[in-house]
Amino acid sequence: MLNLVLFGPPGSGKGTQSNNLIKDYHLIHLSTGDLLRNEIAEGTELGLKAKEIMAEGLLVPDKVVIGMIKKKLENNKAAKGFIFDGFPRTVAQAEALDEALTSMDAHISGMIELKVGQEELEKRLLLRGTESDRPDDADIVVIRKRINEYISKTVPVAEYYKQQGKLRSVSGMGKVEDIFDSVKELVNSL
Ligand code: B4P
Repeated sequence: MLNLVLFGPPGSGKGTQSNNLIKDYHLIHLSTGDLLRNEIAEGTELGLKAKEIMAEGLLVPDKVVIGMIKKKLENNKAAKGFIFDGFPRTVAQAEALDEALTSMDAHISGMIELKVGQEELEKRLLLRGTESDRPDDADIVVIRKRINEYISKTVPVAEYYKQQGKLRSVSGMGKVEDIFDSVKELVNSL
């Protein structure tokens, strides 16, 4: 199994590069952001709770996202592998993912970190805010809160995988196709 974690701050291109990777590597794309937005669209109890938290730019509780991911893993036992996009976002989520994969006799093959400066992140998210109906992209105060959440709660996840020798970093600045070439090179070296 090839199991990849796509890592980086909001707006670094995780979703964009995941969409390219699934086509070439035939992996299952698990984006906790997309799963949460689906719950919101369907008006579920979980979605109603997540909606307010996401609109504020905060992380949804670990228990909720871990439960969603475990369900997806259980339903896709025959998969060639997974791309985890936007998950894990805390060390507790990373530990829970390791535990769930171990129980399937699998493990994370590597983490690909996309490095992008704050000014560019803000520019990309504000642009998406004008093109989509994501409320968390519409307000610079919320965008900065998401970046701060990333720095305080998510950056330690990179250290978690670094200690396992699984962290690979690439510049996420420039053309999407050029970044994808660099990402593929890293994936092929795993
Ligand atoms: P996500 O859906 O993961 O959203 P994101 O971090 O903004 O990244 P995304 O993948 O969508 O954007 P991308 O960088 O591809 O999370 C949203 C919220 O859900 C979180 O704030 C949180 O509340 C909650 N959540 C999700 N997962 C959670 C978890 N595990 N635990 C707790 N809470 C969780 O792209 C951004 C934009 O940049 C796009 O418009 C794209 O077209 C553009 N772009 C990409 N690459 C580019 C490039 N090279 N040049 C120019 N533009 C580019």
